[in-house]
Order: sequence, then C-alpha cells, then structure tokens
Amino acid sequence: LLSGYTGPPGNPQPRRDCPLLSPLLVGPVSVRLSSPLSLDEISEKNPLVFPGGRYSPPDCEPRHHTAIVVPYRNRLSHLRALLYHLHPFLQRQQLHYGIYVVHQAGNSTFNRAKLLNVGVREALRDGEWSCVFLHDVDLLPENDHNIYTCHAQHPTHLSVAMDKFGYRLPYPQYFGGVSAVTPDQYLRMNGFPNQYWGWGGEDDDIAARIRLSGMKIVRPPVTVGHYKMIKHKGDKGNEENPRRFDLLTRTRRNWRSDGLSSLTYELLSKKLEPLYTNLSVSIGDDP
Ligand code: UDH
Ligand code: NGS
Repeated sequence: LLSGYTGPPGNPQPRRDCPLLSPLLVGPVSVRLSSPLSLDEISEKNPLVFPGGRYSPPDCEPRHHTAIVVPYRNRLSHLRALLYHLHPFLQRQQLHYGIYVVHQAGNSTFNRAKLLNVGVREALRDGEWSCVFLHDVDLLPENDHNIYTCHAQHPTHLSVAMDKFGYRLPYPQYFGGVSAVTPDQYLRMNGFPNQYWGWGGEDDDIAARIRLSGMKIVRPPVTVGHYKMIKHKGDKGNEENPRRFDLLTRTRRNWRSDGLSSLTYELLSKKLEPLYTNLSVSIGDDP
C-alpha cells in the first residue's frame, strides 16, 4: 500500500545501506601508467571528492571506512597516476575513504615503515576509519573486485600479483606493496618497525610481527590481486639497507619495544589538498 511513499516533504528518510556488492564494479581495468593530467585536471574529474581527498557515496550509507596511507617523497608523477586511478576505483567500490600522503621532509635516508606508522597514527586521529591501507605510490590496482576493506581478524596483503613478479608472489611470505590493517590489528602487532632506514626488509619485519602477535596474513585470489607497477630506478636517499638482514634476526626480540610504542616524530604540517591530505613529517635520520 505504501510502496513509493517517501514520507512528508522536508522529512528525509534514513539512507539505505550501500549494497553488499557494489553494482558499479567493472572487474579488470586497463591502467595508464603515467598520467599526463595535472592535479587540477584530476580534481575536475572527481567533483564529489572533498578537501583532504575524502569521499562518501552520495546515494547510500557506506558500510566501510577506509583510510589509504601512502609513504612518499619526490615521486610526483607517480602520485598523479595513483590519484588519477585510485579515486574512481574507490568510488566504484562505494566506500567512505580518505587518502593520506605521508611526506618525509628533508634529505635523510628514507624510512617507509616509520612513515607508515606516522600515517596510521595521524589518520586514526581523524576518528573516521575502521580500516587503514598501506599503499606504495607506484602500484595501480588492475581489478576493482579487489575490494579495499579489512578482514575483521587478520591483516590483509592485497598486492599478490604484481606485473613485475609475473603476476604471482615473489615468495610466500611477501608482504610488500599494498596491505591493510584494522586499528585493533595495528595495536596488537605494535605497529611497524621504526629502525629500517633505506631499502628492504621492513615489509618482511611487518609480516613477522603479524605472526609473532598471533595473527596470520589473508589475501585475495591471485586473479583479482593484480597490480601494475610504474617502472622506476632506485631513489636517491633510499639505498639498500645493509643492516636489514641483521635487524630481521632480531624481530622476535624487538617487536614489542620498537614500533607504535616507541614512535616519535614531528608533524610539520597537515594540509587538506583537493585530492589528498598531505602530512609533512620530520622523522629523524639513521643513527
Ligand atoms: N618511496 C618514495 N620516495 C622514495 C622512496 C620510496 O615515495 O624516494 C615510497 C613510494 O611509495 C614507494 C615505496 O616507498 O612505492 C617503496 O619504495 P621502494 O623503492 O622500496 O620500492 P619499489 O618497489 O622499488 O617502489 C623497488 C626498486 C628499487 C630496488 C632497489 C634495491 N635493489
Ligand atoms: C626482498 C626484500 C623485501 C622486498 C622484496 C621485493 O628480498 O623488502 O625483496 O623486492 N627483503 C629483504 O631485503 C630482506 S623488489 O623486487 O620489489 O625490489 O620487498
């Protein structure tokens, strides 16, 4: 009898939850590796994205609240390609999301895991997120059935099939590229290590912490977890870390004392750019 009745005018009905499976998904997508578009042009293509790179579906109540944290320095062309690609990708998944770029200020040795710690802590200060993604700037997801949400119990590794590894894992414990944790999982593993300055090993340490804190790694099917990596050379200031193998022998002893519990940094600025929240941070240097 009342079908079609939406209540008296001016008395809005509560919004419907978004469907369990978004009707907007298209499956495999071809990605352009370098974006010729400027940030302004990308903004124009994403009119529903709010300052700070926030979005919420306009016509349904989102079921998921995902922050994307990107460790970053001096990769503007990659950042443009990522934003060009990721905003529409996440919108098709009908997520409430926000993108945080954590910029390591200065010229000290790059420290990916420490930047991720900063990004998670600062994103969680905003109080909106039930899931945090840790996302390298040069990885573009190639299938939107790879849903950017968290597993309730276990950390997720998403980039299981990267083009540069022939679309499979390079080794079974690999945890690099793109991964995700809930705030609870993050606390339980005491975050990420702060001591890996330079390239390599920090992702293996994170994988070890997950196991040592009694969790396991969950993954999407290999057919869905496809990523293209934007090709590049090694970065200045991120040379191979000769101490990484030594550090990895100590994870079992160190993970409870080194991590979120020992994190120190200075937040230099937090700016709500049109397509992302820019956190500029001073994290010190390799002792
Ligand atoms: N990153 C930056 N700027 C840098 C270094 C790293 O933004 O100067 C970020 C970026 O998000 C990148 C991530 O950290 O995607 C990981 O960087 P990486 O260089 O460790 O990893 P990637 O897989 O490259 O991108 C591997 C090629 C270099 C291997 C050299 C060691 N043999
Ligand atoms: C391992 C590194 C990881 C790295 C992975 C893939 O050897 O940090 O290779 O590297 N572990 C150590 O060095 C201990 S890649 O092919 O992307 O350059 O993520």
